Formats: sequence, structure tokens, C-alpha cells
Amino acid sequence: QPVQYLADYRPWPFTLSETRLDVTLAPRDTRVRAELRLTPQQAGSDLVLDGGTELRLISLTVDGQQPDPSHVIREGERLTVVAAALPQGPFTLATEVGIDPADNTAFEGLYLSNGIFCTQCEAEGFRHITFYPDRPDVMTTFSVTIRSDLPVLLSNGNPVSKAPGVAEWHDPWPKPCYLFALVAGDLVAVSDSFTTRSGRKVALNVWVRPGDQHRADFAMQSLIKSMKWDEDVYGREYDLDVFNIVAVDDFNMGAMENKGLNIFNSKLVLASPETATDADYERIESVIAHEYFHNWTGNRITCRDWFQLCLKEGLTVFRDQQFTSDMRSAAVKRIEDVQALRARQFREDQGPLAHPPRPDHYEEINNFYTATVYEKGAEVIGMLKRLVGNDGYAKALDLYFDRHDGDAATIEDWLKVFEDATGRDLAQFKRWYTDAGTPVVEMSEDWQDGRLTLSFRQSTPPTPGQTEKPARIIPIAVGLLGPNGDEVAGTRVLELSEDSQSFDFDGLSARPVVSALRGFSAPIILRRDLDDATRAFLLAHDTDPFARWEAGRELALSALTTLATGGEAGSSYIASIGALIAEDQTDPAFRALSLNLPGEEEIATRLAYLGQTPDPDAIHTARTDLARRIASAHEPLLSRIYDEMTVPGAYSPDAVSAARRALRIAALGLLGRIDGGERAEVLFGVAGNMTERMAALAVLLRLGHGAPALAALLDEFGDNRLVMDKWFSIQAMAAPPQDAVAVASALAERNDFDWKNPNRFRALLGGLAANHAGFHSVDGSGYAFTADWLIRMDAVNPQIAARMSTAFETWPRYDEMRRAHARAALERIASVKGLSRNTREMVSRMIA
Ligand code: B3K
Ligand code: ZN
Repeated sequence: QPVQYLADYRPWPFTLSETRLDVTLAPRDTRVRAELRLTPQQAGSDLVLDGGTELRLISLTVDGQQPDPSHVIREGERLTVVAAALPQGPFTLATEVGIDPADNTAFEGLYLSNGIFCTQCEAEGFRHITFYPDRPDVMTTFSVTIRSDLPVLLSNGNPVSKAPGVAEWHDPWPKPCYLFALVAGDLVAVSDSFTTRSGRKVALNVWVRPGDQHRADFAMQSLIKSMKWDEDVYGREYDLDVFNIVAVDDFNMGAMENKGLNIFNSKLVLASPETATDADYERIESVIAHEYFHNWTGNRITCRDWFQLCLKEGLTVFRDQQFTSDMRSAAVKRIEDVQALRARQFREDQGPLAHPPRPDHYEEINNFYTATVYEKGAEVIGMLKRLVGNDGYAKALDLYFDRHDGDAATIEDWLKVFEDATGRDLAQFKRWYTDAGTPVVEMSEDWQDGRLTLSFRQSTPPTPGQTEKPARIIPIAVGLLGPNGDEVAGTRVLELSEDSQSFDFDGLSARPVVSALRGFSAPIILRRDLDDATRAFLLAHDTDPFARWEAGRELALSALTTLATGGEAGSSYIASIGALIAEDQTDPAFRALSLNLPGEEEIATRLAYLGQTPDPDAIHTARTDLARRIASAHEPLLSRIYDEMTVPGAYSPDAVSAARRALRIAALGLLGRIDGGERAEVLFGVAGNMTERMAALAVLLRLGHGAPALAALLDEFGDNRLVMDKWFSIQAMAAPPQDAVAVASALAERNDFDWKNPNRFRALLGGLAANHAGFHSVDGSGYAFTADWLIRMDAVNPQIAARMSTAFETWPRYDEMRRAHARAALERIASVKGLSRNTREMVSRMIA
């Protein structure tokens, strides 16, 4: 398959009004009979269907007649029935194919996961189930019959009938085939119901393996909250009689929004205090919400083609972020989201894989489910909302749902509803969708006679294939603080639209301190020359929680980059952070976020950004030293926090309890640098929840004292896959860098390293990649180990291999020795015969 271009989009020359599927399940020989009701829209068009080369075509008829064999052509992933064999009016195409779910290790299409039949069709998996127009702009109703002796048989829409061995489903909402799903297995449900505001009673089920029911309640509660929130905030109701969620162990990503039948990676459904951390609970709540919200943003309104992926993903991420802000702390959520954006999306934007939120070409669409499409896609919507205001946003969204319900829409459609609802011209704003790269904005201040002038200069570094980067619309939220820390001017949003611009603030009695990019009002890098004293002032006084946190972050990064390049760091950060964490009335979650030092990867990114070559070992040492200095400077305070932040009573994953635990374990992490791991050892033994046990284990592993705790966990949870995933990943992640590759290699030898399971593979390989100085070992062993496994995985599951290859995406910024090793590893992958299109595209972009 060659490169696909957005510019080549053409509507499909047929309409499809109905799809009927009749599926007889068997592990090695499942039969799929499909009937498609088609009408040609352009005379003389051949009927071209997608279909994997592994589909065994058993029969094909047009209106019940077998066409002349010369009129049916199979070529690659394509089946063509030539126009001469087709009626000019409506007709029915019927096919029967045989497929082998047990042999499907790529987990795309219909596959078996531990005895459960399940499907994954987005983006182009349906073509591995039957011959079909596998493109999102072909939408139709589905009627599905499933034949199997397994007790639970599920598909999309509403149940029509159920008898032993057979179930029928009908989905009345036209949908593209990527939203099709089928599940069959020995499953049990945790059930509840939700009555929509117009009075529809919806049956809710979370289907899990027998014995896992007690771990599914939190997912159910999250679903109910999501359904209510989407009614309250967006006016969106659910539209079927039943909503099913199924947890499966083998899943390529987090979850999938199939209409009425969401399929989830079991790690995003199952949770109990002894097995899941606070972060797991928060993530389950947000992913359940995300998939549920797709029912309107994705399913009722879908994408015209896969270039428009951020239309549904950016918007749905934005909505799930709003939901979490409402359920928990908005300030904390914003800071967490910015951290994630910088760690994943800025990293992507600054390397060889940079692409715009709406790419204009790709080879393998599965390679574009990226932080740029998702998280930057959400940021762009946040900016839009800021620019048109909350009312403008609400009007535009109402218009979007009114105008496009039932459509396969584009980014142009999306921007047009904002233009029509608010009267604002968004031509320049559209660059955020079409241009890659993170804009850098330099801000400078001038103070004269009671007037403050802020001057800005924006530029965006070139990215692959895009050298010209014209100015964008950038909203910069700014506030001014007086010398005593009071806010002298409330937040004002400055709109940049040119390369250089200035804004005046008049009538000021004293020179204020500028709090800039409040709330992280745009996904940019803001550069300003600030001394440590001013940053410390902002950390102490800023009224905007993001800007306040950011001031602390900048202080920490300046200390860390200085230390990592052989300088002497001042003690400004250490003093300021001590003052902050002593503020008993400040949200413990905010204090925890401020106390956690930037990770090694983030320090490397900052150094690279400053034009220096990051040295992973020096960075590791610098971070370890600074942590130790903080611990020594504030030992009594940290120790008091550690003791006070215990959460009495039974474990609850709510935000307030989680915040206390977060601060407690942040303190533990620092104290562990100077107490020989004493507290961690005690905590690991007594804690009844996984949050504190994992935190304690990380401290012990860093010190090289993890063995007893690891053995205890193995003993207790050896048969719990999700806990064992953590067990694998934390060892690779927290190992001292010089041991990391050896630790990972030993883990890979274990019998329970079930590497074909995506979670287990990601646990180990992702764990090593997150060990910055370990993965980037100067002898190249981290790269070589990873390359070996990517090659092995690629033959089995290309999506997982391609995704994990992003471990290499920062390679060009390191020293010559490391670059040589990384390039050799990438070239070794590229030279593999039969390498998948997925991995080939990723690797060739990285070595281009
Ligand atoms: N839409 C799916 C992702 C599908 C990924 C295909 N490789 C999950 C989500 O974003 O909600
Ligand atoms: Zn999504």
C-alpha cells in the first residue's frame, strides 16, 4: 500500500443502506456471511472492497447469482467486482468467508483472548473480518447474528433475540464498520441501570471473567457519572437500550468506543485497592468517560477519513479532561495534563516523528494515534474555547451536533460551526491543525512611567516536510502581581497573530511581576528571562495554580540543568520548595506535584532545547544529588508530612484521599534518599493499598534493596496479570541505570514473560525505555535489547512493535557514540525482511 494523501479523498461511488452479518464462531474456522445492500452512485463504477489477504473467500453472489469468475478480481488487500457484473440499480452482495481467530496474534479484526472472542476494528480491522468498504464515510445500520455455544454473545446496538447457541443484535444508528464489535465468551456482568433525562432506561453491564466482579464496581460508577455529566454539560443523551463494556486481557491499546459495546483493556476496568493505584483509578474513570463520550463525538458524528482523526479524538480528549476537572481538582488535572503533553507531545514535535494534528499523508494510519492527534488536538480545542468564550463554545457545539449528527465530518466542518456560531474568522487559527511543531514565544518586558509593555516574538522551528511556519493565533493569558503578591490586574488574554507584537498595561503604580501563560493557555514554549528570585516570588504568590506550579518547575529545571552540566546550583529552589510544602492549607496534591522533581527525560529535553547535548549519566547523578539535598535540607518537615498524610480508615480512591497519599509518597521518595530505605521497607509491609506499596517498592529498587518486596508481591499476586505487569515494569524502570539492561534481560527470560500479551510486553520494554539513563546506556545495550524485541514482536503484532519503536524518537539529540548505536539499532530493524508496514514507516521516518 503506497502513501495515502488527504488531497486524494473521493467519495465512495456506492451507497450502502444495510449490512447483515451472520457469524458462526469457531477458533480455527469462523464463518462470516455478509449481505450488503448497495446502490451505485456513478454509472460504470467497479465495486472495490477491502479484505485482508488471509480471508478465505467461500462464496460471492450478486442478487443471488454467482458472477462470471473473470468479473471477480482479488489483488492484495482488495476484491473487485467489475461494473459489468453489477446491476445499475440497488443490489445485494452476499459473501461468505472463513477466518482463523486463534491465529490472529496482531489483535486486529476478530481474535481470541484467553478463550474470549473479541474484535478490534479501528482503524482498518474490519477488512480482516469480511470484504467491505472499510472507510469511515460509509455508514449503515447493522444486523448481526452470532452462532456459538459460549454463554455470552454480544454485538452493537440492541438485543433482538437470544436462544441457546444464537443471538441477534440490531444497531439502528448508521455507523462505519470501524465501530463494529462482537464478543463471545464465558463472562459475567456487573449490572446497573441509568435513566436518561428524557426517560429512557438503559441497562448497563460491565462484563468480566468470573471471579473479577468485585473489581468492576468502580468502572460501573465511572460510567454512570459520565452519562450524567454528558447530559448536564453537553446536553447529550445516550441513544440505545443497553450499554455494554467488556474487559479483555489482550488489547493493543486502552479501549475502544464501538457503538453500545465498548471493549476495554482489562487494566482500564479492573481495580481493587490491593491491586490498583490511585493513578490507575483516575485513569479508569477518565478512559471510561472518554469512550462513553465518543458516542456523540466519534460515533453519532464520525470522521470523513482518517486524516480527520483529531476531529473525534482531540474533542473527546478535551471532553474527558473537562470531566475529570469537574470530578476532581481542576488545577491538579491541568498541571497533570500539561506534564503529559510536554513529556509525550512536545517530545514528538521536536523529533523526527513530528506531524500536524491533521496530517496530510500517511502510510499506516495506526501510526497516527499519537499524542499530537490526541493531546495536542485537545489543546487546540481549549484555545478555541478561550478565544470564543464559554458561550461561544457552547453555541458552536450545539450547532455542531445539530448540523452534523449522522455525518462523517471534517476539520473544515468543525471550524465552520465556530465561525457560524460566533462570527469569528478562523482561517489563521486553522494553522494549528495543519502545521506541525511547537511554537516558541519569547516575551520581554519594558517598564516606563507606570506603563508596562509586554513584547512577544513567535517562531516555530521547521519539522519534517514543513520548513515554512507562518505566524499562528496564540492566546497568552496574563496576570499582574503587585510587589506584595496581590493581584493588581486580573487575567487578560492577549492574542498574538503576528511574528512580533506588543501590548501595554497602563496606570500601574509600581512595577508588577508578570504571571504569564496562565492555565497553560496555549501549547507553546514560552521563553522569558527571569531570575530565580522572581520565579521564587511567583511560586510563593501566583494566584493561578498552573503558573504557580510552573514557576517551581522552572526553578527546579534551572537547578538540574546547571548541575547536569557541571555547574553549581543555587539553593533558591530548595528554599522555595520547603516554604511551599509547609503550607498546610494548600492542596496536598498541588504540593505533591511541586515536590516531585522533573524526570530525567524532561531534563534531557530541556538541555537539548537549550542547544546542549544531554548526558544521561550526568542527568541521573544531578537529579539524585538534588533529591538528596532537598531531603537533607527539609528532613524534619518531610518526615512530619510523611506521618501526617496517612489516610485513616478503609481505602478510597477519591481525589482528596489520593492527594494525601500523593504528598505522602512524594515525601517518602525524598526521605528514601537519606534514610536507607527504612520507611519504605516498613510501608511496603504494612500498606493495604497498591499506591503506597508501589511507591515503597520503587524506593527500595533504586537502592538495590528490592528483592524481599519483589518476592512478597510475586507470592501474593503471581496469578494476577495486572499486578504482575506492574511487577515487571517497575523493576526495569527503577533499576539503577547501570543494571537496567541486565534486569530487563533477566526478566525477559522468565516463563511468565508472556511477551505476546501487549500489556506484558509494554510493561517490560516500556519500563526500560522509561529508565532514561538505562535505556540510553552509552554501550548501546539498551538500544540493542529493545531492537531485538521490536523485531521479534513485529512478526507477531506490528501495531505494538511500531508503537514501542517511539522509544527511539529522541535519538538525534544525544552524543555521537549513542547516536551511532541508536542508528545501528534502527538500521538493523529496517533491514528485517518482511518487516511490517507499521514498523517500516516508523523506522524510516526516524532515520530519514
Ligand atoms: N479510538 C480508539 C483507538 C483506536 C486505535 C487504533 N489503533 C480508542 C480511543 O481513542 O478512544
Ligand atoms: Zn478516543
